[in-house]
Amino acid sequence: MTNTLYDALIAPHANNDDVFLDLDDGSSWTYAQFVARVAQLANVLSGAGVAPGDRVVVQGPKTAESIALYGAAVQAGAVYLPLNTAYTQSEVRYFIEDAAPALIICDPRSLSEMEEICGASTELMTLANDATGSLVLAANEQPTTFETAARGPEDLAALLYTSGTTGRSKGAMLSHKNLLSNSVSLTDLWQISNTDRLIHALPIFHTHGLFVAMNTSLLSGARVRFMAAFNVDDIISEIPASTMLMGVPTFYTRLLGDERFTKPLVEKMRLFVSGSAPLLAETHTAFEDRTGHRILERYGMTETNMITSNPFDGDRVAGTVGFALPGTEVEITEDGKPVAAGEVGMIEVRGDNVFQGYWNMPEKTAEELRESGFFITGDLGVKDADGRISIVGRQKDLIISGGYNIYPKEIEDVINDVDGVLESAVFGIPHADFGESVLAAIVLENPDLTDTAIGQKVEPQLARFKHPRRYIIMDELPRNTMGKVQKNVLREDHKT
Ligand code: MLC
Ligand code: AMP
Repeated sequence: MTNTLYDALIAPHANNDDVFLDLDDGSSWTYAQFVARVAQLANVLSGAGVAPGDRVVVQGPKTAESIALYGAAVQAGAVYLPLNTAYTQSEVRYFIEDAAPALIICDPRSLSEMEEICGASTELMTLANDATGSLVLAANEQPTTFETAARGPEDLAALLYTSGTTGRSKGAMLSHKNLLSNSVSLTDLWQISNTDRLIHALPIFHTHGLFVAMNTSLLSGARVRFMAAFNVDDIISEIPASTMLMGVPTFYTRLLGDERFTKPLVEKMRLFVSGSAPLLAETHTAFEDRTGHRILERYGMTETNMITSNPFDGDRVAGTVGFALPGTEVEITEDGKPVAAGEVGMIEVRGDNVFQGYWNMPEKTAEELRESGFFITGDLGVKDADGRISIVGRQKDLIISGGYNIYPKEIEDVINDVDGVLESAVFGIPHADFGESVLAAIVLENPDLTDTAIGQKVEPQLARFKHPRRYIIMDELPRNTMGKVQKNVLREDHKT
């Protein structure tokens, strides 16, 4: 049986006794142990009724078991659907109703909430951060081999939800080929090998921590210092024994804020990668001044995996995201037509890395994915004559806070539903740690409503990182002559 991702990422390690994961408690998993655990978990999935093509939802802790669970979903031919652990019950309800999974794995602490969402109709199992839970108990009883489900390059491997400008989250369908082609490009370009040790401090429910970091490690046989959470102290203590770090810009500004982060400390490191949010040129420069390393910035999206990267050998230019990855075409367009080098336009991308469309949303897919295969990113960019790309803005109304995407429309919908609110506009302002943070401007119908009362209604419905840091009550929202809310005016007026 062939299974595109399993055969490339997991099967080759069946007899590999090298260390794969170094964990927070000092223990390690070898690659061979990992492959055996993947099979045990695949047996559990299959025993729970998961068939090829079925979705498996995972909202749980970041542990070695969770990565093995991802591998198990691949081996069983399932579609892996990870959810941010910060999502509230009402957010999770939407994903589950939309994706109709065959199995849900959650933290034991959220079991009763999950039961409330899906009733008795969906199979539920638990995974705790101390590697206990019903999933683990069931896996311990299973054989360490599993008949790998046949999956081809076009079959779905994962469904990752990404919010949208319409407020409703969309499930990006990612095929085996989408994921594998991108990890092959990145592994090659960044020269990742089994002599590397990657510090992994990102969450594993998004493209960056799951696919960019883990798939490239699996492909190359690299060792991974797998941290349950980002923490400056732990990173500093692991750096001398490591060679790579992948992070969002907040990682780098926080490291620079610590005086123990010095040139001698990073002597053995060979690569610092940044992405998911814009890296300020000043951070790039300060990092080089402090460490002698130039951070390698790359650009990607849930729907497309990675699109561009600064070169490994060659000039890494601050404020640019580098060149299209091999096998990926990037065009800068206006009204769908390519513009000349140096002109600003929409970034569009085509290649094996580009997703298969949005789950259950053919109209949305048709709006954003052209028949020609080009995906319209919503990011505005410019390409110079050599093909180097810079992102200069976003056409989509999006706030990126600490690498998490926050769509204002989703928050506005929740605020507008509060009794006594007439309308609202959610916008981002610069934030030293997270890059951007969220504010809400609100016009009231009921003048007695307070910002505190609004917060109490809104916040239980939204993940903490989406909560507006301030609710600004206004008589009216600034609008242009067309009646469109001028968020640039709000941003300017409230930026401090
Ligand atoms: C945490 N908090 C945030 C936040 N992260 N608030 C806004 N934005 C964020 N990103 C809040 C918490 O709710 C809490 O609030 C307080 O900040 C401290 O929480 P914490 O858990 O201690 O935060 P910390 O662990 O320090 O998290 C910061 C972080 C994390 C930067 C390490 O946000 C992170 O891991 N970000 C990475 C996101 C990511 O992987 N993005 C990739 C998407 S894929 P309070 O008030 O309750 O204390 C993608 C494609 C691509 O974009 O190109 O890669
Ligand atoms: P997501 O939908 O969570 O996958 O986020 C993708 C978005 O993150 C992109 O459309 C960009 O707007 C943004 N992004 C990712 N990498 C970068 C980067 N290096 N610089 C600027 N923005 C980035």
